[in-house]
Amino acid sequence: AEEIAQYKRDIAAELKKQNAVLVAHYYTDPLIQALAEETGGCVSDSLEMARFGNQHSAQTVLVAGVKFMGETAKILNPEKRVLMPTLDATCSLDLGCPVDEFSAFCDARPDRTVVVYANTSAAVKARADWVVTSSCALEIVESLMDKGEKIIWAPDQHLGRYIQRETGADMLLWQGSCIVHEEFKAKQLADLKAIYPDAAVLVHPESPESVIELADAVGSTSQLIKAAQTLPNPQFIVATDRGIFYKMQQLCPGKSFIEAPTAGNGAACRSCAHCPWMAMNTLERTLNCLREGSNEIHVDPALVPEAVRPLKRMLDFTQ
Ligand code: CIZ
Ligand code: SF4
Repeated sequence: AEEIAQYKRDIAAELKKQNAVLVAHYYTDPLIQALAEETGGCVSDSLEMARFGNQHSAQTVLVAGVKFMGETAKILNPEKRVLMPTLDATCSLDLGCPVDEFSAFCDARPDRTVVVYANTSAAVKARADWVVTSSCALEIVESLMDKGEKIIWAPDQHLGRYIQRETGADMLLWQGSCIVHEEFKAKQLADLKAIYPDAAVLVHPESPESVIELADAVGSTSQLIKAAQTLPNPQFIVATDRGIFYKMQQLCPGKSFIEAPTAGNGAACRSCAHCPWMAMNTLERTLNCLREGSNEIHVDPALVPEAVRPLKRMLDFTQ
């Protein structure tokens, strides 16, 4: 505990000295989330992380999350220094959507508007007409549909199918998935619901359709946090990364939160309810990258003008 407190003091001092701000995702270690809050940074989803980094005056943005979040910060703020605790924290959605294959897929269907999730590389964003996150995807797809546009959606197939069902939009889906959310299991979730009849089920739409069908509320991380605050239930079964419990418990002190079940019989799995890449953001790495100025994010300058366009569209649409 003393060691943790020392790390937190050291990081806070470095942030101040370097005119840096810490921005952390809801899925990171609660210690990191608390530190971001205590030092005037922010804890949020990828949309609000992007907006915060963009609006804050600090010269250095330290992004605790996964690589696409650091890249997004850099694309929006090429003049700022963007650091990450590790450069090895990737995302299965980003990995599952290589730009060459994706570009060819889009080139073969030039009549479609290209909508990509923020969980993609800078090069994939540069090929897109729109970038979205799970908190604004529904509204953006709806507005495109109203204009009669047909859509290519990438990379998360579950979120894409969910939006397709909700909006009726004509969407061609890339077949990517999140290794954390795809592990949630409907059968076991139904069993758990029977044990906790007063609990409401909160589901992130990167989960399989059969799990979404059991939900009382479906939404992005920020929307699920809001649902936990708004719904009257004393208990919640939550199908998303357990890092989110930090914020839910903080905002709903009288309520309790239970992890939604994953692979059969509670067997250990590498990505069950916690993203292994988010978990790479430790206090030690956070301090080291600040002290050493290491793990700086660089985005190919040739990609920035193309990638910033669909990102700015998203920020303008949602402000
Ligand atoms: O699963 C993720 O990586 C999420 C939920 C990102 C986000 O939009 O905050
Ligand atoms: Fe990617 Fe899933 Fe991890 Fe989010 S939780 S960063 S979507 S692998």
